[in-house]
Amino acid sequence: MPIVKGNLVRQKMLSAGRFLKAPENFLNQAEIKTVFAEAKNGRRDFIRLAFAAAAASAAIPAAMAQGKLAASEDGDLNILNLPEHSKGLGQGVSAAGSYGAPSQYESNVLRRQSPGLTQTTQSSVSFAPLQSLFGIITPSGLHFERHHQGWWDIDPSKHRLMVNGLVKAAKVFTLDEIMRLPAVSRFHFIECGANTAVDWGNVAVPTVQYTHGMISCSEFTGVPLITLLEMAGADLKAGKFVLAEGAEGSSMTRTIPMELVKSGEVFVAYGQNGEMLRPEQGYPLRLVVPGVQGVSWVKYLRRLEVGDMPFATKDEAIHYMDLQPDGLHRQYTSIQECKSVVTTPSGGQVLLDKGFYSITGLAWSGRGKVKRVDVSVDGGRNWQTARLESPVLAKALTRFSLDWNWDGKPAIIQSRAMDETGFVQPTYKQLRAVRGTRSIYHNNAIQSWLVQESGEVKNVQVS
Ligand SMILES: Nc1nc2c(c(=O)[nH]1)N[C@H]1C(S)=C(S)[C@@H](COP(=O)(O)O)O[C@H]1N2
Ligand SMILES: [Mo]
Repeated sequence: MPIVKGNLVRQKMLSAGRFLKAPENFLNQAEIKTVFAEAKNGRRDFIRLAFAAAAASAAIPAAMAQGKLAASEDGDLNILNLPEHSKGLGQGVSAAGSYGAPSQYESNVLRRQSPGLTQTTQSSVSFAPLQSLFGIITPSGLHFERHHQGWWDIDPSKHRLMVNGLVKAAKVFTLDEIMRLPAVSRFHFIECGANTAVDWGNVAVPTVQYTHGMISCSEFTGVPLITLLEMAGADLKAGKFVLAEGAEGSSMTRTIPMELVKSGEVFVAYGQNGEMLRPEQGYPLRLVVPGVQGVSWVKYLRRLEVGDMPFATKDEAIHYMDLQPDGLHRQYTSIQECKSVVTTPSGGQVLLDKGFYSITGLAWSGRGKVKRVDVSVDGGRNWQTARLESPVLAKALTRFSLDWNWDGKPAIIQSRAMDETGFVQPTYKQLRAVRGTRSIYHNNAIQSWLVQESGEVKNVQVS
């Protein structure tokens, strides 16, 4: 299948200036319309110029006639212009003490705040630009943020971690003491329980950054929590729960079941993607609770208390609970169930031409590995099984993709993930049948993107 350059929407659509820019304010429909129009005009000029240039060259139309080159490729005589960087001297090795940054042409790939959700207070959210990312790792500088009381850059030499409660003797660790212990490095996603929350209410948030951008995936490094508990002589029989507490103003406190701790999966991390944690992610210590909602991944971790009952703290009594149809609250929801989303094409992007596209997206499950992802381009009537790109890791993001030839007609694109326990991601109808309509958190419904004839992609809900 020929891949014509101009057809590739890629994640670029929301990044570099040549392509479509992400609307700064998604509530501003006028601005979104203007950007769409600019993108389309740009494309038209490109085709016109390409053909004018091609007509001036005899060799290229010949190659075209033989079908060796696709129209928009052979027309681009820019290949004959020797650019400055092929002639002059490049820049010197980075100055001593420098830390690398992305290309200036990628300056639109940023975390963003949703004006509808976040105020500029310390209790806020920033979303990761899922539409611009490849593979499964979130670059540390683009990791989503959720702060209940602002972030801090804590001096690691002053930071302490205490283990107390049902232990032989309360123990206080310095960071140096923790970093001397045997460490594990593991890839895991962290998803805020509030990810995709606005869509419960049928509110069509325009881009995947805002619908699903409260998820990120990193390689974390640290010491299994069970090691620290054993060092403090924790009573692992009477001790059924561990309270994790953060050091900043929110005093974030969450109960972690001892069963999870004993499995060896929970760890106290200081590393993220090969370097120390970023301050926004809890530097110098954060709890990693694979598969469990983000709020349990306590940042700036300062205390772990072993107890025999759930602690029912303020953070477990106000937020991240689900109001059920029968009027009861589901309080200790912790596992993030199987979920997926197509990131390209997705809301806010524009398909500039009909023809080939690689549909791609992310799938995950808090219960283990993703087993299969199906993709529909007709609103869920027919499904095709997507390719899972390696690696496929438990409780980590999994990248999937599917070849697609767009015929230029309206299409509704969806993905449906299944995990190794056999759990299948529900439709909105199935989810509402069980959970009712009053939930805010833990929305793992199938996402639908409508590709309009104009090529514009919109967030829609299919009932
Ligand atoms: N100390 C502390 N830990 C915290 C929070 C916080 O505000 N303070 N927010 C929690 C919530 S609700 C989420 S979703 C994740 C967000 O992690 P991130 O900011 O690294 O993406 O951290 C959790 N741990
Ligand atoms: Mo969260």
